[in-house]
Amino acid sequence: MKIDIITVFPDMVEAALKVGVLRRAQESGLLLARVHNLRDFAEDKHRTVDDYPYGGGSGMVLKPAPIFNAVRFIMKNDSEQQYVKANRKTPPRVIYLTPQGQTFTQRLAEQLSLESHLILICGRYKGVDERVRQKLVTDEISIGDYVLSGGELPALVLIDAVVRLIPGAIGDYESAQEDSFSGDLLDCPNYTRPAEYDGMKAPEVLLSGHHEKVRKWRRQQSLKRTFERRPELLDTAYLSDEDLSFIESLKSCND
Ligand code: 9WO
Repeated sequence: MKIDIITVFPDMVEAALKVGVLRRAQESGLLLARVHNLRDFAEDKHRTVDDYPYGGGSGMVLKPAPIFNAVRFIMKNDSEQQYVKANRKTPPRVIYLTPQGQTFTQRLAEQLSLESHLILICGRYKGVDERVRQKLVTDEISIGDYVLSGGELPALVLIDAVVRLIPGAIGDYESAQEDSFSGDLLDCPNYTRPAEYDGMKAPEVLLSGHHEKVRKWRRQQSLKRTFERRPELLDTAYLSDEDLSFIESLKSCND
């Protein structure tokens, strides 16, 4: 997968791409990430990327030309520019991170992980000139209902969630499979050595080596947590008859 990020703070984005899963995905060739400094695409000697809003008011707006120039640069020399017909490839998704976008979910992360090319536009100040959204942007995405100072952190959140879903990106493939399988439920509690820490014991069943009992305990803990903290998730989760009767038992004990 190719991911291009357009930002006025390339250092901020590059720092996060240098560590952990994102670093390894690049080293193994699963991810080609490129960070573009919006200023490099400005058209004046001062490399101006922002300007006053028409109509007045506080804050600045990102000018259209540098962003159009950056996206044009990214798309040229790129086989995808001839995606029409002959080429089977789909055109890149051009994503603008904004609180006004559709909410980012695990489902959307899964869909985006199937794409071959994402272009992420990080806004600053009051955001981008509306013509960027009209002509360039294919998807507006929000990572949650709050306002930040720019789109860089949301872009990194999106990249992290998407890249770890690319097959092979997580060393231990089972973990990705596991959370996509039980992805409708909250995780169960985890323990590691020592078996007793400061008087607090790890649950006996986890030490028993009894795999079926461990599986059942974990499943029930997930169901219990989900029931207590996010009951609405149970409405859409895949639940076995065993799960359903366990949930019924939770409902009857109100303590
Ligand atoms: C800045 C500003 C300054 C003066 C008056 C009004 C103003 N509104 C904003 C503003 O909302 N700026 C945004 C900053 C423009 C787009 C990039 N920025 C951003 C993205 N903040 N928060 C996000 C974001 C993106 C995705 N999910 C959650 C938050």
